[in-house]
Amino acid sequence: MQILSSLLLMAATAQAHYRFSKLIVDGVAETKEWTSIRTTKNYQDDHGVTDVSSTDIRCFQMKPGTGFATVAAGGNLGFIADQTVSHPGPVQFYMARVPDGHDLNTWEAAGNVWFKAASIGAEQPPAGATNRALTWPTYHQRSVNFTVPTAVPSGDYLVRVESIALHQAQQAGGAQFYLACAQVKVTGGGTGTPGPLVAFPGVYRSGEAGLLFANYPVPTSYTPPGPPVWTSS
Ligand SMILES: *[C@@H]1O[C@H](CO)[C@@H](O)[C@H](O)[C@H]1NC(C)=O
Ligand SMILES: [Cu+2]
Repeated sequence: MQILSSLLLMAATAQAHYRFSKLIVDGVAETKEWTSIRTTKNYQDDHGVTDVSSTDIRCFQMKPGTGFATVAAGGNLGFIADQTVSHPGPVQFYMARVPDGHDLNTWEAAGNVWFKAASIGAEQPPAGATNRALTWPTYHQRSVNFTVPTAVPSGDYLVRVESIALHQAQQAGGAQFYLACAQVKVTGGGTGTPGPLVAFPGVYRSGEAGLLFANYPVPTSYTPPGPPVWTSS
């Protein structure tokens, strides 16, 4: 068992990391990296962020943005990775509205401005399956997506994707975040008041339950970290 788990660990370590660099709006993919997504610091080596108290946990950005995508409320927004999502774990989407008078390209989104728009967590094994391990719907996918809530007010938003890799999360600090922020104009929005609003850094604590994961004993449930997904009703 010792040898097996260190072999598994080595295999996991050797896997390629990834970066989210292109958007898909209602199924239409951007052809060039960093068109609407702010260039991330891992744009060359695809490394993840592990320090949840660092400002890199917000957008991991290297420089301000230059472009934006337009999506209607209720539309589908996806992020394409340069590789597949090669680590198991949840994928979550947060949005922050750019306040009036601020520039979508340069707004920093500091403080309690982010609400969780969607979360793709673990799934239970099918009834009767011999392998009782949880499964991750986004594992090995090339892109991940969510539906922009219909009640979100129109306006300029940063949309933050995070894939939390849990393969080395047996101990505090082991979870790796693959994340990026897209610049998006939402049209045809509603009159909801998104919340609760949280801050990056701030909302996650090193060693909290959602950032820890061990394969043994086999976990029977998993709750992703952060606030609940906003529901407008
Ligand atoms: C969104 O993700 C789901 C689950 O992976 C997938 O089945 C669907 O095709 C994706 N939709 C788009 C528009 O990319
Ligand atoms: Cu990796």
